[in-house]
Amino acid sequence: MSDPRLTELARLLPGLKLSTDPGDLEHHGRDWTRRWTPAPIAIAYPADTTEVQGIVRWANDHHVAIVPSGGRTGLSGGAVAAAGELVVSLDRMNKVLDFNAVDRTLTVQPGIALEAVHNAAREHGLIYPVDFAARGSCQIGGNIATNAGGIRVIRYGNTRQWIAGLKVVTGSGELLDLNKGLVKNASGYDLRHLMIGSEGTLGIVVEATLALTSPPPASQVMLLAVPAMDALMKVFAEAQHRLRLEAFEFFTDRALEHVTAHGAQAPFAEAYPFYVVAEFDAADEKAEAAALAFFEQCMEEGWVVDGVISSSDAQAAALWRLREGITESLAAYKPYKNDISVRISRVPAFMAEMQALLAEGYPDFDVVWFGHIGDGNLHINVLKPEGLDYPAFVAQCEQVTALLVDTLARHEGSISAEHGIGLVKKPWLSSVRSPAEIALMAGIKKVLDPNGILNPGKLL
Ligand code: 2HG
Ligand code: ZN
Repeated sequence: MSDPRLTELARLLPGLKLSTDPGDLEHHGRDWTRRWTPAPIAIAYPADTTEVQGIVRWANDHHVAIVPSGGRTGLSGGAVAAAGELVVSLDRMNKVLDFNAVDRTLTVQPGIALEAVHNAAREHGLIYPVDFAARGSCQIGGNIATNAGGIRVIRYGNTRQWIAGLKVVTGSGELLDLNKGLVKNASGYDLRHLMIGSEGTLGIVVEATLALTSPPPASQVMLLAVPAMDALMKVFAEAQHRLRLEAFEFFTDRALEHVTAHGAQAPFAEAYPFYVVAEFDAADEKAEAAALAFFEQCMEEGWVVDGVISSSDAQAAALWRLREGITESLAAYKPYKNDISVRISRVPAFMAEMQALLAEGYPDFDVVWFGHIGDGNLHINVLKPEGLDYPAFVAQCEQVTALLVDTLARHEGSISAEHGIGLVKKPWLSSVRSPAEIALMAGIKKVLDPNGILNPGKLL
């Protein structure tokens, strides 16, 4: 610890685990965005709230920026430390603190993995329903900081909906105990919801009380091959009408090619333009018959040209792998990622316009579309063509983003649906938020983090 600021931190908090090991700096200095080179001064691993508060007070005194760090599975650069920050890893604060059967709540520390939350809820016969592919690595604190969405938003909403209480250390080191697990609390501004989705710029989550719910009935998964986006919208409308949906996701032929090249089993002998993965309640024979009737109708109408319905959990999991394996199958290409939303009904027109612009201006780009179509949330991953160097590729992708921003403006959509703004989308924040809104956000940040030590440069 040659840096005198770190010597002082170690003196103030003698029990605090600190590391300047180059491997730790590299590991904790970045998230799943690969664009920035990690350069933190050190990694702190607080064991409790008192240590988090101590770190924040020290950071204020010594003008050191802090990057709160969960599982770092984010895709917008929200947990990147590339400018001499102290990374505050919540890895050691990873315990379940309490379960309350009457309230149906689970109180946890922020560093617990989402999957461990799922398992803990299931041990009590309940579920924590927010779910997505990074469940094994991401942490609940990061989920809260980004208001994570995922594959079951259509049924259960975002993380926001499941946070009954939140303890947060603000940028001035104050501990706030927000909402305390109450179902009803009409006592003024709900600061809990201000914290959720604030991307580590207003406070560090040190404890969360999660609402749980009853598990849904048994479900089935359907994979449908769809010839066109208009048809896909009809399938969605009909599915909403006839099935009780748990998830309604889509991907394109290009996505399927990547995911099968990466080891997943191809579902059909032929390739089709679009695929839907739908999960729905199938508790009994009546529900299963309804699903079959829905499928037959889609085939008769020509909205669907091929399909398969799972008949076992293993088959359901294999169908889900086709959708959930896409991000990993693209990772080696260091894709340029976009995560947009429009109203669901606008998806086909938005996609057609964007695809025409891409075909015209960037015919060499491999563009992979997939996502949570039932929420109007599309992931657009652009892969670097061979022969183009990475900086030139990123520069061209930024031009694509400018086209995207224009197209989204026409369709009243958002440049970030669920991945947040972070560093990646910061240049485009003003395309979705008015100057008045951004000024208010900056004012709120000033109140909660007067010296600007919490995740500076991200979001605002
Ligand atoms: C998903 O829905 C994630 O699979 C990741 O949000 C999306 O890799 C992406 O672009
Ligand atoms: Zn997603």
